Amino acid sequence: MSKLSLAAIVLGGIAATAQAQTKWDIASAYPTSNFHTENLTQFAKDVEQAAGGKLRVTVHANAALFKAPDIKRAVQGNQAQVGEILLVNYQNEWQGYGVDGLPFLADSYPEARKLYQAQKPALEKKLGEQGIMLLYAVPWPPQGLFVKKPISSLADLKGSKWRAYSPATTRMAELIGAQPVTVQAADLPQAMATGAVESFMTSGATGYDSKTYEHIKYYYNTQAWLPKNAVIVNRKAFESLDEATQQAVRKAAAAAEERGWKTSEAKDREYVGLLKKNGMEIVEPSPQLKTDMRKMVGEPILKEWLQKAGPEGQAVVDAYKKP
Ligand code: PCA
Repeated sequence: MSKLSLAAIVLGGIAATAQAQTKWDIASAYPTSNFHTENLTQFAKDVEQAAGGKLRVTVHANAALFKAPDIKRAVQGNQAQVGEILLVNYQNEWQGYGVDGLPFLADSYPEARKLYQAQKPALEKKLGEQGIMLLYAVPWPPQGLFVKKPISSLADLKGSKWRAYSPATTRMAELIGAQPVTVQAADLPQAMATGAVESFMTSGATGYDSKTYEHIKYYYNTQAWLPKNAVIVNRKAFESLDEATQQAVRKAAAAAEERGWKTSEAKDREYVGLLKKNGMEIVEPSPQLKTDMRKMVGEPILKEWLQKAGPEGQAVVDAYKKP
């Protein structure tokens, strides 16, 4: 290639960049070192690279741009073009957002994948009605129980201050006679430090991110459900990209979804290992505790959800249970 044509290509590239660079902000509510955020950051890099300078994407982690429960509305209003949302945060708006937060409905990675496939058509339809598109979704690792003292049954948690992050975790507190307090992950360290919360269920990931080991000694490996984060985009913002850039975004999203599911599963053990290394006791739940949890919280919460979610919810559960 001649020097002249190389220069023309380089200059052409610069001109294109100067002409039409779109800027996207991505709102996320979790720490930079969290695996979801790392995955999101890789997604942003992949998009930028594939878009060849036409799209600049900035990830704002740690709820710096919007608090977790406000991210969806921010994307709807295009204040953030892309957002990472915890789907169960929006269950009160539409029951379908809460299906992956139902205890013991889908409590392993293969089941969580199956549930995702079953819920996806309804989820995409609902988001579509709200001017949003789903880019990808990735589960948190299975939810375990963090408690200060060893327990033999759920009755031991009566009266304890229970951190909730979803309608199902609030309902769980009520069913076991604990006092629910809604606290988003970003505020969890402080809630523990001030004694506002004493026990909760979440993943080893959030347990580690929140330095739970500084306040709580026991982690019961209950593997109770795998709630998902969904990365969503404002539809108009997406549609204003040229065809090739839209394709680049879709491709990067598909890769992020694959990578995210793998990382979530691989990191589950790693996060629990880190809790242990930092002094926590990792306990396998007794058969009694497991039965308690299914009977006392799993079954009633599913039943109540099906009543509220109606035929649409039933269809998702039926599609999930189909062999
Ligand atoms: N971490 C988030 C949601 C589920 C999880 O593992 C949280 O605790 O808020």
